[in-house]
Amino acid sequence: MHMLRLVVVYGLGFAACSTARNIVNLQPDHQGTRLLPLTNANSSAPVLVERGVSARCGSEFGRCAPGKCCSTAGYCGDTKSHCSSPDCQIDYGHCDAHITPGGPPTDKIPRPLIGNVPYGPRFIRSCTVPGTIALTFDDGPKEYTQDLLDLLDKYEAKVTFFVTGNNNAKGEIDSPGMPWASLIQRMHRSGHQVASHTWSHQDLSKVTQSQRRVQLLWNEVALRNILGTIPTYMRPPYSSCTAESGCLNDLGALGYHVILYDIDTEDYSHDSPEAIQKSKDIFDRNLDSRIEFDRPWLAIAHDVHEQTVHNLTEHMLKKLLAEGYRAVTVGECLGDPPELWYRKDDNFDERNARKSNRSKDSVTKAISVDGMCGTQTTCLGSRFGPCCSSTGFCGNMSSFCGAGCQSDSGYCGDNIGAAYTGSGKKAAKSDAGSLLQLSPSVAVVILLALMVLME
Ligand SMILES: *[C@@H]1O[C@H](CO)[C@@H](O)[C@H](O)[C@H]1NC(C)=O
Ligand SMILES: *[C@@H]1O[C@H](CO)[C@@H](O)[C@H](O)[C@H]1NC(C)=O
Ligand SMILES: *[C@@H]1O[C@H](CO)[C@@H](O)[C@H](O)[C@H]1NC(C)=O
Ligand SMILES: CC(=O)N[C@H]1CO[C@H](CO)[C@@H](O)[C@@H]1O
Repeated sequence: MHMLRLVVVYGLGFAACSTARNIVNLQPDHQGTRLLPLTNANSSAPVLVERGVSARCGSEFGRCAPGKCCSTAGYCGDTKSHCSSPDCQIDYGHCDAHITPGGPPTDKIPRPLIGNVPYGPRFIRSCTVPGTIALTFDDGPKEYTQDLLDLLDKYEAKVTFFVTGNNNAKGEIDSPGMPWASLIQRMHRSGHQVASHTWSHQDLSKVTQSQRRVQLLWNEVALRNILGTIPTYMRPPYSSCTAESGCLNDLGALGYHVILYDIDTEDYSHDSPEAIQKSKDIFDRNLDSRIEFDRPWLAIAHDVHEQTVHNLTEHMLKKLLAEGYRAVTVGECLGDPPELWYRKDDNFDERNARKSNRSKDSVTKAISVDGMCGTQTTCLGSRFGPCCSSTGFCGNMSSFCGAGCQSDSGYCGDNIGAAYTGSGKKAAKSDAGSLLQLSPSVAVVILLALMVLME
């Protein structure tokens, strides 16, 4: 019970990152990943029109037609906002989460529990090696990750990336032609630690055992395609992994160290130039509060946020260096030798790997930061849209993605505009749907109330 409460408390701070709403449902009996208060739909969102056009889905309505995705708000559709994980409801339709990585399964890889660092069902929230700080970055890689790697190189700092396989509509991390695989290779080459944050960021306490295993195993397949090895470290999405759900035992059986944190920068809720100071203050306050000068720390942040990469991280690096700390990986801050951070699959034939353009000599194109694309830069992962037009500009409309589109500098194909913008009526509907979602602060209040009840 103690363990459950601890995990729930951690989930509290963390949940706002992607979606505060889904942690509201803590009933142990339900199977679905998202149960929203759909009964309030009519009253609280009058803009939800055209009910006949787009079918409802979810616990009350059931599954969408084959190939259609069930959005968080409970509508079937096939736009990015319907299908993007983790928000897409995996039990009620298709989702990005269901797209498998290429390559043979990893479940037969032997998983001896060696070394001195505990594996699940125990979990870890603090480092042990004095004078170290492990900065960790969840949910990437994404468009800012490259800048983060540059910054870390500048400071010669080592960190840990808890990478997600296919979340926020970024596509699978091992997709050929996407920049994610080469970013992950660069992390590894630069001495950072690559760990798992699951395939599609589902809440592991709320899915079935087989769904939970898939969340770990598929990310392994993709990471093996990229690095040739699979990680032994992971962090549960939303830091949610209760003993009661079987999650902690399952992660132990898969040979994972379950990593939480003891500084939550809350960067996910302060991603603006005006607000990010709050995260800096949290980090500083924790360091300043220490009693022993070399007390180690394990901090969580997210490389998917602009301010985290372009503002907060440099502040943390300067602060920790000024305080005499070293920025190291989670494995190092726990005194675990690097060879135990990964497992090798001795039976794996490289020729079966999905070819994710992972050779060392393949040049990584920079992600466009100014909207231009060409020989040096790609639009994939840029904020201007994924397609590189014949004239060398990134965009998401058919004039960029259609005739003349440069496929070696971005995505080319039909319908990407619709997929990206959610085009027209469907977009309006899913935006309206988001009105139904609880704000992070409401969710926190509800959770606090729940926790008081649990006392
Ligand atoms: C919502 O509207 C539908 C049809 O318009 C109706 O059948 C349903 O009972 C309504 N639900 C609520 C909670 O008002
Ligand atoms: C970085 O954060 C500070 C607040 O800590 C803010 O004043 C500044 O504008 C931010 N810089 C950028 C480039 O966003
Ligand atoms: C797609 O293009 C439209 C119009 O230029 C823009 O408003 C929208 O933000 C773009 N979306 C993305 C994801 O680039
Ligand atoms: C499978 C794949 O995407 N291969 C590509 C790897 O990169 C080279 C050069 O950039 C392309 O020509 C291949 O098509």
